[in-house]
Amino acid sequence: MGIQNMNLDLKQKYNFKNIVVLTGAGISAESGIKTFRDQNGLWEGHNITDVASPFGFEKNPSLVHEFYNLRREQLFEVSPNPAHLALEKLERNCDSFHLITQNVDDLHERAGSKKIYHMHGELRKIKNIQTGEVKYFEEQVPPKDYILWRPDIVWFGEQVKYMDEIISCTSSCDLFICIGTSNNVYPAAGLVHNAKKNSAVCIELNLEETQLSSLYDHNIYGAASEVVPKIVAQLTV
Ligand code: BV8
Repeated sequence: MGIQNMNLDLKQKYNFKNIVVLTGAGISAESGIKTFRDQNGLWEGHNITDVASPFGFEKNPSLVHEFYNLRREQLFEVSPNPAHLALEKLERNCDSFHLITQNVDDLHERAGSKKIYHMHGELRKIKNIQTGEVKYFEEQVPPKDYILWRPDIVWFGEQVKYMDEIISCTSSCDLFICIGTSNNVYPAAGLVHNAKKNSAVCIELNLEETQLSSLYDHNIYGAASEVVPKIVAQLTV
């Protein structure tokens, strides 16, 4: 369903009480942050295991720190786009709202969203490998700290964060909206099953069809900064 058929008359038909939104790299693309799997995605030139796995970090901590230092630095050059801002408005206008993001940027926070679960970690945090201490960190990790500190990021093969809270909110929501993800990565991609078990209305907003599109009640294709504000406008009339 293209953007022209956006009239889902959501508010008229349903009065949603518990909304859960899952976002992926696609919501930050128009803010200038590269996605992962689009043709010139972040992974370009980097083998996933080299930069986003514990083995890669053990093998070459400098490569991994340089990869994340570059992305942390880019946060100073980008800003939230209308899709991030629309989700903040949705959170303000509904009874119960949870935002689950696979993204490690801070654009949802900077747009004013509050109830955020960064299930894959956050660029602006680093973790002490010995003590497990996590702290906010805005700059580049210097080479002298490459061994003692790591990005507080969930790499492949590592347990995602906030899973108990995420299972709880996705299993009790009445509206589940998935925005800007290729639905390649688990357990994030599988969360729609929890929502469906609770007979939630499931909407996929993306630039293109994904391998899980058939699981959704509504598939709306278009750029997030255009489509998300329109859906939120329908939900907050
Ligand atoms: C775990 C680090 C277990 C942070 C990331 C086989 C089958 C199923 C699963 C597995 C399997 N083999 C292994 C697994 C598990 C594995 C996995 O899912 N692998 C995949 C690749 C098959 N998962 C894990 O390892 C997870 N952990 O399972 O642990 C465990 C349990 C207990 C104890 C110990 C261990 C950990 C997963 C987290 C990995 N970390 N990144 C970082 O560096 O950012 S994942 C990485 O991919 C990013 O976080 C990213 O968010 C995520 C998903 O990508 P997307 O966000 O979807 O981005 P992508 O580019 O793919 O797509 C963008 C979409 O946006 C596109 O569809 C595009 O069309 C659209 N778009 C673009 N522009 C726009 C747009 N849409 C709208 N508007 C636009 N303008």
